[in-house]
Amino acid sequence: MKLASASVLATALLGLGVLASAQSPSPSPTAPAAGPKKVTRAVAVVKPTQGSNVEGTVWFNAVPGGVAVKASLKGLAAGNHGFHVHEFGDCTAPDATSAGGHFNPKGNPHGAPTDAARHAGDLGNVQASSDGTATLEWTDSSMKLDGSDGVIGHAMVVHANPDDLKTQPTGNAGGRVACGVIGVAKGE
Ligand SMILES: [Cu+2]
Ligand SMILES: [Zn+2]
Repeated sequence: MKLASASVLATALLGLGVLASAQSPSPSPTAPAAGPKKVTRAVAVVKPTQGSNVEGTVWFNAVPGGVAVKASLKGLAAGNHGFHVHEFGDCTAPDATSAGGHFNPKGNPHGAPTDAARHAGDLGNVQASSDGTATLEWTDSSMKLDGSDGVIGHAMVVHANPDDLKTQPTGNAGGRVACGVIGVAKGE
């Protein structure tokens, strides 16, 4: 009985193998080498820090010109709020200080998202309206998703105050009102 079921299994596996080889097209010379799928999309769900009500979602989509960042937040005080990728994907501290400073793999000064030399994580400000919501759409020409200078695995942080885009190394944006780790998302 054992032998019989083993041979049935073997036959079934053989059948699958034949099927698979029949269905897979022969590789063309221009086909990319097989390997891990390229990451094309990432996401951070940002959660309130202690005493805050700020929450939202930030998407990162690889596009021909770089990475398109699309944020949707709520629970903010009206006005500008510093908005950065921070070094550590660690939002465990109640005030999110565990996320460290701005993500800065190239050792640049703090700056505006449009500055040539700036922290990779410098995304400037999100502007909240009187109802506390804010959206941001920004295509970052130098942002990477994965790799050693990619944003995946780091943290998206929203601040209490505006980033003045010049004070070193923080932009003087005050405390952290929301934090979320940036993770790999399914491609569109
Ligand atoms: Cu920050
Ligand atoms: Zn910075």
